[in-house]
Amino acid sequence: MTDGNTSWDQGNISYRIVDVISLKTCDKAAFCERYLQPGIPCVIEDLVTEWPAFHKWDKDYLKQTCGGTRVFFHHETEGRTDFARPATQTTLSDFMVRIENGEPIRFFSPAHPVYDFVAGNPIFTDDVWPRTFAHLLPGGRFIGLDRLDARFWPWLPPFPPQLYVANAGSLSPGHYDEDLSHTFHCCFWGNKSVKLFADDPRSRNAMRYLSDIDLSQPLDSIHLKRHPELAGLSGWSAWLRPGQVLFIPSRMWHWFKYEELSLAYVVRARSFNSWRAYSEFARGPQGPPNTFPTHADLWRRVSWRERGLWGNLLVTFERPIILGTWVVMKALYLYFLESGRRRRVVSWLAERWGPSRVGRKTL
Ligand SMILES: O=C(O)CCC(=O)C(=O)O
Ligand SMILES: [Fe+2]
Repeated sequence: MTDGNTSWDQGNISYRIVDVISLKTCDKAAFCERYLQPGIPCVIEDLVTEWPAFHKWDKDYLKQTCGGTRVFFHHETEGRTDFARPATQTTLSDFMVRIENGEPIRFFSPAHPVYDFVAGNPIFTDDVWPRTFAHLLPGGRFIGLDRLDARFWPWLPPFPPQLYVANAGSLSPGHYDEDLSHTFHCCFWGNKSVKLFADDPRSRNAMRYLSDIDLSQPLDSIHLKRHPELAGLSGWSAWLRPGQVLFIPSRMWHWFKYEELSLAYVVRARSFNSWRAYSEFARGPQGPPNTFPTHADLWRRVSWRERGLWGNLLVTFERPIILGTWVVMKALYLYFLESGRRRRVVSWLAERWGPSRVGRKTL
């Protein structure tokens, strides 16, 4: 420990303890000023403890209310999701029994109707009050949608609400959420620990390198030899208990470790209200041209009747749809890149020859 009990060094990385706040003493203005705008994580103590889900969603209730629902789950090897093994489909009841028996499996969803039982089951919308988060978020709409409105995913963030369930020892690889949203990670069962780092282009390579490393343990010196820039990294550390919500600001890298069998309900909020920021999302790894192929594969697993109009269109015209979307996204990107370039050229000319001459030249 270097600073009482609020920060310490762990294998050359220094961590600050995430603030634990209460909504009784932190209103929206204070939350935005202290956490959301500067991009600082915090744990919110009294946000979901009033939700019916927090009291009702034990294993028996889930088995009783939607035990027959088909779910896909992933297999894990040494705490990591084994993507070489295809996801397995079973009932929610069977998944619950397996996970209670300590099987190394995990559930998380790619926000697709074939896979995602959360959107389709009344308890996952009736027992939760995600609108509570609207009281903490800055206002503003984008094409008429508020920040929590996930109806237009995967065209527009946020990524819809999700469940994460895994057994003790499970590790989620370090990443930041590519939909660029602010994330409210609501822990309902079991303790989790998490390490967080602000995104910084200078340390992005180091973050990617660390992605599969268990940061709950001190960093082995071999990693520091390979990447000397890892020495002196500074981040945050939190221990999340049931009933607490971790606020992860947009573009914050996070490494979760399941200290116990845990279930979390995650609500995301769009972090932007502008076309410029949209174009950044759209050409990123979770932009529509990259998400559509995964969705098309999932739609192919079900009959044409279950697919609906969009699913059938995507399966039948996958390539033209992806190409068309890619062209639109590229055009948006070039428009903003060009307007950025235009501004840079104008300010360069202004510096050289003064504003009045530049004004004559560019008008
Ligand atoms: O809990 C997990 O396994 C990962 C959660 C996560 O990445 C998130 O909430 O964005
Ligand atoms: Fe995440």
